[in-house]
Amino acid sequence: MNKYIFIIALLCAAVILLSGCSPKLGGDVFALPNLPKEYVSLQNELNVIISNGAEYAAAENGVNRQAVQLVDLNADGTPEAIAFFTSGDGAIKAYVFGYGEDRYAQIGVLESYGRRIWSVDYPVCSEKGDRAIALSVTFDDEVTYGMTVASVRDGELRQMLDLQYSEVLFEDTDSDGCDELFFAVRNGASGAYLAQMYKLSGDEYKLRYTAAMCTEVRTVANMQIGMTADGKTALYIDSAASNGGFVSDVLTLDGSAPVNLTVDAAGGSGMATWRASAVYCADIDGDGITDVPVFEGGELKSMLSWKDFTLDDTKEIAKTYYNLTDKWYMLWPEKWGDAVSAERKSGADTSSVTFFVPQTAGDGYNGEVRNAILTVYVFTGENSGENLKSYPGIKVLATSGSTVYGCFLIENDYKRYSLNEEQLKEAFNVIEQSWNTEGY
Ligand SMILES: [Ca+2]
Ligand SMILES: [Ca+2]
Ligand SMILES: [Ca+2]
Repeated sequence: MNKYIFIIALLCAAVILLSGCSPKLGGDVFALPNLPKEYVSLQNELNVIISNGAEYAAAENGVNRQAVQLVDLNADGTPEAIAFFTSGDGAIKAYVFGYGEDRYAQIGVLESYGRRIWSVDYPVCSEKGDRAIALSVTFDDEVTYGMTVASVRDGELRQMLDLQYSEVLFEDTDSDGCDELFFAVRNGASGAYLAQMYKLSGDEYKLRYTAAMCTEVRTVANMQIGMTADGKTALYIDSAASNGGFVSDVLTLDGSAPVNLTVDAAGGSGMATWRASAVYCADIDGDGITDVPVFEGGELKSMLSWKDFTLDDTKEIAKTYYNLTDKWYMLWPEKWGDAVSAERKSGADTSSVTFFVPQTAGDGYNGEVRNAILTVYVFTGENSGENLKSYPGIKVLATSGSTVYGCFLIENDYKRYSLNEEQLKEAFNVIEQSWNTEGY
């Protein structure tokens, strides 16, 4: 593949030089040196498209962002070349070239219409490893996308699917070697959201599942495949809620029809999963089962209960103090129960959260000061290391980039609530930045 990576680099260089941002110089200056014969033929094809008024275009999102990409679409061991163009009138085209007889020749053109290219993906669409082109474009509203899917069959480019969606995920959930296509789709008239799964049937994608999502969904934020506590494969969808905060839908995929485990059967509400902030479903305790973060009321707005939903049961498996602002969370020690509270303070590049036992907790409360158990400090910015040093005796919990997380464990009479350093380190976690790139 090294050869192809080299060629992609050369083609990218050509695209940059041809993009119009470069100084206008004589054409000969940009002649690519020593390009293998077959790529000269490709460059000639691309030049014809450019000379007809089209411009190179690249995706804004996802992992495939080059304007010219080499992917083996028909699994014959030789990459096809896919080149993306816009023509100013909203037409977005992907030209597909196949290689044979020492040259690249056009197989077909995938056409779409939108503002810009949002993403390009290549889901696996046959057991022998054929890949389809999934071209996503943005529209004016910037919340709905258009996707056109096409594949090379019998030497021709054939469209397989064309639809509008809000969020997409490609994943082989039944281990047959082919990707299923999962979409969250908004009904423009009612505003209601549906989750849909398309599955390959022969050479076509067929709509296999459709399920209503909860009534609170305003925009979809994240989709992932996970496993339920009773071993079922499920689609976990996190969404911003129309009434503020976030909700989840958990849809099992194993049966003949999907079952939404989190909605209220009568009204379709997903408020059983509601939380205030953008915290997504995750395997919080590392047991392989995907857990749903839920706010359960109470004083502490940062307190989340992580629940495993099954058809018959909902079970809390962990509580966390979830500090999204400072990007850390802590598994809530069972022995703290409802007795421990928390208070956050923040400065320019230092913030802290102190956990304390309230006055009603007894256990030797001294009547004057609130009795702190521990304080977690977060130092951000380029001086984080220096700022840490102005807290003598602080213990470092973790570092992430330039951010340093430290703590003080406070000696007091509340022994039954106190944690040692090892226990705190085990409970403490940095929230890593997760970029939403359509499931990749
Ligand atoms: Ca090929
Ligand atoms: Ca599959
Ligand atoms: Ca879990």
